Amino acid sequence: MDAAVHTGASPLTSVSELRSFVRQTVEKTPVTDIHTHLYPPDSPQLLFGIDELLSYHYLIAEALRVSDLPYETFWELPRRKQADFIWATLFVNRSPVSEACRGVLTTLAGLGLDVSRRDLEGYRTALADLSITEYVDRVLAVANVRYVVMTNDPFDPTERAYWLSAGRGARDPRFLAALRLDPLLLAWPRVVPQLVVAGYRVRTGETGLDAQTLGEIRRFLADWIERLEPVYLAVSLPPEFAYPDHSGKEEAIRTQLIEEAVLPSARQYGLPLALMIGVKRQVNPALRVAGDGVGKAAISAVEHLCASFPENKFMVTMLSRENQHELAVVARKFRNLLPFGCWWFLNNPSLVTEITRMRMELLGTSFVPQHSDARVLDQLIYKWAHARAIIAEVLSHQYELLLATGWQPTRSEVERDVEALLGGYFWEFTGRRPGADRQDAR
Ligand code: RAT
Ligand code: ZN
Repeated sequence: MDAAVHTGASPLTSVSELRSFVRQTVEKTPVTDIHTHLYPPDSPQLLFGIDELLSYHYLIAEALRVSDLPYETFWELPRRKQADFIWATLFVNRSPVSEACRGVLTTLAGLGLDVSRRDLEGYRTALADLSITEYVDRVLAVANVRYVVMTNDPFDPTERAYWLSAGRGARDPRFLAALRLDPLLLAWPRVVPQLVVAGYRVRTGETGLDAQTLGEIRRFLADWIERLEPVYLAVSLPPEFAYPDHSGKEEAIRTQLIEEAVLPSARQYGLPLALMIGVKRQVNPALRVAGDGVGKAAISAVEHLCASFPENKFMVTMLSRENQHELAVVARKFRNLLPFGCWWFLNNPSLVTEITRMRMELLGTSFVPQHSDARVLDQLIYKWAHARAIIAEVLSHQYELLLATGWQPTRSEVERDVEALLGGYFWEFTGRRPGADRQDAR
């Protein structure tokens, strides 16, 4: 039968037909990228271009470990020189076989540049004529990304100034906010003076936080939720994160902040709380932004939160490979838990394949296989090209197993499943769609 006469209801009956249809569907379905470090196109913080691609902190760590260059000397270099150093170290003196290096090449190729030329200067000038709007349009089109969810920290001075600026233009509807709460939950003594300066009457008492302080934090959260209209609240946490935790003053305050400020605000606005657990900040401080590591966390924190707050929704990603199976098991137990992404050091094809297959075996299509974590706009191209290849492969494999039983998936069922994996299930979980009224029912 000719491909043109197939309808959505027509079943896929052979492995080859199935595989090619899955691959095509995954390629053409636009994605919602639920966690990035991108900024709106009119923000001075949005990074793009080859020098930013090369000086990505994943590549900084890889280059400095095979070099004698003192860390401080590297950090003093201007961006372009840092990029020159990384290009020479990782692409000229060695083969760029790591995932982050390959990513640069996939990105350049996606932008229509010839990587066989190894022409760094040419890559610098090739897209120089594009305006930022054209650049964003080009990258989102090549990556086939419909929405990017940003990471918006109201305690970051540049970001704060951007969101408070009266001259800010209309929002780009493709760039959605996530309200990031790391300073609030991880550095409370440091944020107290900032909150006070911003007009919130908070204080730290000897026996924890008083009712007025908690009310003021909820007012702060409400103000920023209304300003940013985030699709979720988020925090990244160390491997030691426990809930509840009254082992020390700092831990007790964090527990109180979660229970009496963050979760009530999340409920009030119908927003999930994303927990990104397992980052050991600054295991090598000399590496600065590239100096963070990983540790295995206790899954019991996730179990306790999901069980204690059934009216809250939790999105969870964990950084350690060792946590992945137990996270998927907990997700089977709690409908208010959405596992997402293969985060940071897990974003390597071998691990993404393993984790995505395991999640699909345990959860069907009720999870978010990947987010990009892109810090540089252009990275959307490689992160999604590489992720799509794996998602298509894992899904095809699962369908193939169904085919062996005699079950025949239809074309529209494949489209439905791919849509769920590339963003649909995330929107269903959050109970909202961009452009739709807030709080539409789940
Ligand atoms: O992946 C990254 O770029 C990390 O540096 C972190 O930003 C991490 O993803 C995070 O969100 O904390
Ligand atoms: Zn991140």
